[in-house]
Amino acid sequence: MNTEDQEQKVRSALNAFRIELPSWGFANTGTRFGKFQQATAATTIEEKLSDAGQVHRFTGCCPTVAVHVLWDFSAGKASAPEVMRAAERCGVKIGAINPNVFQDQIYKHGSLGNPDPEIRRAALEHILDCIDIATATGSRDISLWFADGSSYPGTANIRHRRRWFEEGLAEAHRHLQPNQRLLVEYKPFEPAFYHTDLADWGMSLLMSRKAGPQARVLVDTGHHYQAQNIEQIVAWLLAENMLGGFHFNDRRYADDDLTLGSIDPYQVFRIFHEIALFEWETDRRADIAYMIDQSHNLKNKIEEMIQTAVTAQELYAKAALVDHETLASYQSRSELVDAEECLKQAFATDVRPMIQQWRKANDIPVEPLKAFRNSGYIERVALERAEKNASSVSSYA
Ligand code: RM4
Ligand code: MN
Ligand code: MN
Repeated sequence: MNTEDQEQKVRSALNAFRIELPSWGFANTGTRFGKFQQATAATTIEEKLSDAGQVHRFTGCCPTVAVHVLWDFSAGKASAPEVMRAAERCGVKIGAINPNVFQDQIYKHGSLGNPDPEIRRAALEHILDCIDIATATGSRDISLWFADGSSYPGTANIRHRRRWFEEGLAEAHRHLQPNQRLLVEYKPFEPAFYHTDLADWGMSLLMSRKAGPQARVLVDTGHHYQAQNIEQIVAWLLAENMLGGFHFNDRRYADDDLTLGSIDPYQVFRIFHEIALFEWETDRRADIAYMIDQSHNLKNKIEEMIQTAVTAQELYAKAALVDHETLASYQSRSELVDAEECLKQAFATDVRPMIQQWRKANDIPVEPLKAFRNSGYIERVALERAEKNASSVSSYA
């Protein structure tokens, strides 16, 4: 591939690439051992949106923000107009709506999988409210993650819980607007440590299929066992037209919520490669919501999100450089070394100068992190927020 072709491929990849920010990534978070406070952390939804607006301003690829209803919509649906106005002021839009059926005391033994029908009902009502909120905010995706499960053998009826999930999700699906989707996330463990009701992609796939035609699987890259081949899961879900979106983050041990690409950038590249290959073969764009789900306890949150968005762009651009035709011919003849080298060639390409050109052409600072640091935003919000943060308690809101 000559340089001009490469530049063209990177340009069109970047023109199409958007990645959604999580509102919760800007608030003070911690571990189960405690929460760490940062003077500049966002303490309200307005502040979260303002910080997200900075990330978009300096990267040009993060125009939407996923929200967690319990943490961001203090008056439920009634908060929607105000939240939307705040988003507009900050130059972003509200993205995926995340119900929260894991924090309240009633959910100690589960939500849609709880043996108590009243609690199952309460969880469903909250999800239905979230669908209404999504309608009000013009959001397409309602993104579901369930903490449901059990921590000791013999304490829960796994099949009954499975059926209650089926019923709850089908009922939620009936309330969707025609353009909306239910994204069903899975996670093998934590907070439940014996069984989790939706533990892997197969369970999410079956549940999504049963829920209805607008349900899709959401792949959180941190929610797999060690050594699991995530790009294979992606390839299968693409083939089944069941891949709804991603929560990107990196991990070394479990659901670590580390910065995308900080541990294994080649894996993110391989995921993007499977998507690009699918798009090349089918000649259609995969309809996928790319989202970040990270929690930055120690790094500055806005800087870290800029770092994440920039890394995502780089890896996405590298994947766009794979020569699919050449790769396909190596694969068909089982020319293993050449096929693998073809992939590695793209991964090894330094795409940063091409991304800088794209930024220049789009009036985006050539060095987003540096430009953000020079903007004075951090110093300003430190003054505004330091006191509130110093006295903040353990809530994630
Ligand atoms: C979970 C999962 C969800 C996120 C919660 C807060 O581990 O990744 O997507 O909403 O954390
Ligand atoms: Mn997630
Ligand atoms: Mn997670």
